[in-house]
Amino acid sequence: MRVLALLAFAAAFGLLVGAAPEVDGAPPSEDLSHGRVLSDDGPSGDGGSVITVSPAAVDIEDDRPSVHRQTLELSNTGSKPLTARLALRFDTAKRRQLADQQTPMIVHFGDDPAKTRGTRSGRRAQEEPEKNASVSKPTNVTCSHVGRLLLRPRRGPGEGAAVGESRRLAQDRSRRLARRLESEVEGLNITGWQHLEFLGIDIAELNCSFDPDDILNRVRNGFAADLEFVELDSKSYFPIQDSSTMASSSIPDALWQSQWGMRRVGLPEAWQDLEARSDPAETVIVAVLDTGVTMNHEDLVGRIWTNPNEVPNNGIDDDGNGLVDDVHGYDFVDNDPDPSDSDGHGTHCAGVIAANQNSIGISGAAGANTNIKIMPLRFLTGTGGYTSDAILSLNYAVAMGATISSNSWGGTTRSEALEAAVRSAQDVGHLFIAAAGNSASNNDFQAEYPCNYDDVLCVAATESAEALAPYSNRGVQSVNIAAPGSDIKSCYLGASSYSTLSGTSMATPLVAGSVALVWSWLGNRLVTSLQDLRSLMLESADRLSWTNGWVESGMLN
Ligand SMILES: [Ca+2]
Ligand SMILES: [Ca+2]
Ligand SMILES: [Ca+2]
Ligand SMILES: [Ca+2]
Repeated sequence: MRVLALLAFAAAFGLLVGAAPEVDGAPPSEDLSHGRVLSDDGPSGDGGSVITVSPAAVDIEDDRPSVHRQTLELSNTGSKPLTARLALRFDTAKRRQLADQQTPMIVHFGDDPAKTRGTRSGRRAQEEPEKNASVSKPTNVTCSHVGRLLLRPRRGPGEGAAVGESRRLAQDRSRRLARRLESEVEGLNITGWQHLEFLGIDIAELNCSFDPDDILNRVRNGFAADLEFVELDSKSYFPIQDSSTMASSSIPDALWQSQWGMRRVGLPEAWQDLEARSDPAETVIVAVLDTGVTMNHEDLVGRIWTNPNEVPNNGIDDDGNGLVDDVHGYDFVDNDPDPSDSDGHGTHCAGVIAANQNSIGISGAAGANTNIKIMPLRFLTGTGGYTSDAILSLNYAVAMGATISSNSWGGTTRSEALEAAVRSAQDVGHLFIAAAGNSASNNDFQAEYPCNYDDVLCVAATESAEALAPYSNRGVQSVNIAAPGSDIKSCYLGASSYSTLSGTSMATPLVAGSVALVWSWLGNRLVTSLQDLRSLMLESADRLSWTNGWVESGMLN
C-alpha cells in the first residue's frame, strides 16, 4: 500500500500548527504540537495497520499573521483499512485567551475504498485512483443538511450544567462521543464534527450515502444512555410575514408620519426620558437571525456591528473564532462572511430595531441610541432555513457578545436541539425574542417554535385600529406580549429603498429594539438581568380589552 493521503494545510493563522493522527479508537493525543503516531497493529494477524506520518510534527512559528502552507503525508503501511483522526491546533496568543481550539478532520483510507465506509469516498477513488482518501473540514456541508445530526452528550454524574461547566470536560465528552459513534455504528461516516461550546451542542456532518432515518434510529437506540437528544437536521423554519400587504417603494423623505407603531408604544417619550439621563448608554448588540441585512442601507449607516478583532478580506481568521473574515456577522446559508440580505425580510427587521434617527427614511425603536448595533446572521432564505444553521447563528451571537436576538421566523416542528440551544443561550443571560406566527392560530393549542420554548419573549402583532392583527397567532400561555406589526414601514433591499410589511415578524424587532434601548441605559443599574427586564416589560404592558385573553400581558408600553 502506498501513500494514501496527502494533506495540504493552509495555515492561515500565524503561529503554530500541530497535527497528530490518531488511529480510530485510540486515546487523544495530549500534545498535538508535537505530533505522535499511534498505531494499531490489529488483532487480525493480517499484517496489521500502521499509519506513518511525514513529517511527524508540523510546526510553523511566526509572529506575523500570514498564510503558511505545509504538506503532511500520511501512509497506511499495513493491510487493514484505517480511519485517522487529525486535530489541528491553532495556538496563537489570541487563541490562548479564548482557550485552545481544535479542528478535527477525519480521513478514511484503505486498500479497497469502495468497501470502506461510504460510497462517496468510493466514487472519488474511482475518479482519482491516486488519492483515495476523503478529507473534509467540519464547516463544509458535504452533501445536504439532511446529512447533519444534532446532538448533546448526557452529562456524567457530578458534572455541572452543559454551559458553565468547564469547557474542557464538555469538549472531551464531545470528542469521546464522536469516536464511539463512528466505531460502534456501522455505516456511520462522520465527515466533520463541530462542538458548539457556548450552547453545549454537537453537529455531526455525515456522508451522503446513508439512510438518514435508519442512522438516526440506530444512534438513538444504541446511545440512549449517552445522549440527552439526537435528531436529524431539517429545513423547518420560515420567515414570518404576511406577504399580501407587502408593497415595496422608494421613498425619498422622512417617513416618521407613517410610523404609527413607534408612537403607539410611546417610544418618543422613552427617547426623551432616556436621553435626559446623565449616565452613559452602554453598547448593546442585537443579533438579527434572518435572511441577512442590507448593510450599506442609507438608514443603517454606523449601526451594523463590527467584529473588533477580525481584519476584513485577508483570508485569515484573525480572532480565532473558527470563521474567516467575519467582520459583520456571518452567512450560515452560504458559509461565507457576507451576511447581505437576499430577500428584504431581515433588512426590514434590522430597520425596525435600529434605523438612525435623522432626516432620512425611518427611525428604528433604538434609532436614537447609536450604541445599539445590529449583528446580521443569515440562516434563512425566502424558502426557509435549517435547524442546524439557526443553532450555529445563535451560537455565534452568544459567543460574539450579542445579548439580545430578534427572531422573526418559526415553524411547527419541535426540535430538542433548538430548544436546548435557546435554553443554553438564556442560561448565559441572552434574551431570545421570537415572533408568534401569522397563521391566526392559538399557540397554546397548536405550538409554534421557537415562540413556544420556555422563557422566550414571544410577540403577537397589532394593527393601528387598536386590535390584534387578524393574522396574528395568540395564546395566553405561550405568547407574551403584543406590539404593532401591521403596515410597518422600514428599510428594504436596496440601499435607499423602504417598504411596508405586516406580520408578527415586524412586531418582534419593535420589541427587540425597545428592550435593547432600555437595557442600554438601565441594564446592570436598575435591572440586573435581561430575564428581569423581560418580566418588567410584561408588567408594564398595557392590558387592553382586546389583548385580554389573547396574550399573557398586553400591548408593549
Ligand atoms: Ca473570525
Ligand atoms: Ca480576517
Ligand atoms: Ca453571503
Ligand atoms: Ca432615519
